Amino acid sequence: MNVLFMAYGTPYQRSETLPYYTDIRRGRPPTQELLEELEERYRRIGRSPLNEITYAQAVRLEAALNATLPLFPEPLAASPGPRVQGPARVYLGTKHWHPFIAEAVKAMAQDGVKQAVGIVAAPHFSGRSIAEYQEKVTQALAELGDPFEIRFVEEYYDHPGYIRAVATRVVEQLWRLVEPQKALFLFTAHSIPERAAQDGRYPGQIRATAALVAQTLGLLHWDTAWQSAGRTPEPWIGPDINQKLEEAQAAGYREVVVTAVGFPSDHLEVYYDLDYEAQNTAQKLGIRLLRTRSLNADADYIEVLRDIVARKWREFEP
Ligand code: FEC
Repeated sequence: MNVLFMAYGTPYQRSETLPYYTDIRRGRPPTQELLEELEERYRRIGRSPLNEITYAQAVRLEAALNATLPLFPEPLAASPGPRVQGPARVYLGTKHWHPFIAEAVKAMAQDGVKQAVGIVAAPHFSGRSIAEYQEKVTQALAELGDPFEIRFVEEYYDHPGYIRAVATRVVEQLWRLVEPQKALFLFTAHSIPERAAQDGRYPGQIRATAALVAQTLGLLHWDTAWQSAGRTPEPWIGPDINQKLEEAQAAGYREVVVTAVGFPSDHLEVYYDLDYEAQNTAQKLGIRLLRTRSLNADADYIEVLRDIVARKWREFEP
């Protein structure tokens, strides 16, 4: 079993911010002002842990797949090496930095992979997320003469294990509320340009995840909001989390729990946009803002990934 596990990627060091940002902008370098603004956001949070978390997710997914697959083809070594060599192999490729998706695809081809499952650490489908990951894989494969077949997992926003994992973390914040019945629960995801959201698939999936979590926990007051809209002139989908907090205050809410359902991992958009920016907004408004813990490389999220990948792999079976 071969898996191409993909995530967004982040620079490892400050000097890489410019080429990283240029890659996000499809090869157009940002203005000095935009670059400085992004550098300031990284400075404010210290650094993004996204690469480390993504690596841990890939390693644990491989271990989880190997632990449930029957029969190791080779005798196990007394001490596992850097990777436990089982029948499942997870390759890691990131969208905007090293190891790029194309680098992972090349490594897979060199290893003689003939079939693989592709999955992204993002549960909701959009033309500006999963579709772009798929395009990068397809292009990398075409450049190598299509050495292997890949089947993509497009979405898992309603997977029962994923809903349970998110709900578990919301409960932890529920316990901290002074008046849980009067609190507002906001579920956020990365905004995308309105043009890319016209078919309703992405906003619909975010809403569905939020509704399933709210239903699981019997939440009385909940809604969705958007975060991290890009610095481009075109309109992005809203309302933004900061605007939503103002509306919440006007409606009389004094405690708000925010859950970033669009992102499984901690990174810049969680630490800056929620923990710094939204937290500042909340404080100015006199709102107590709590954020739920991310899924990261925790066992329950890895089990969701394992289940989805294993099901997809079965599609290759005659
Ligand atoms: O921790 C880090 O350093 C990286 C955090 C990070 C994640 C992430 C996820 C998503 N994005 C999505 C859409 C867009 C679109 C544009 C865009 C731009 C940026 C910029 C940074 C950035 N994104 Fe991101 N995104 C993260 C970081 N993103 C930095 C550039 C500066 C800025 O605008 O803030 C606009 C591109 C353009 O200019 O054309 C669109 C979506 C996701 C969630 C799915 C996924 O993870 O792939 C959708 C993490």
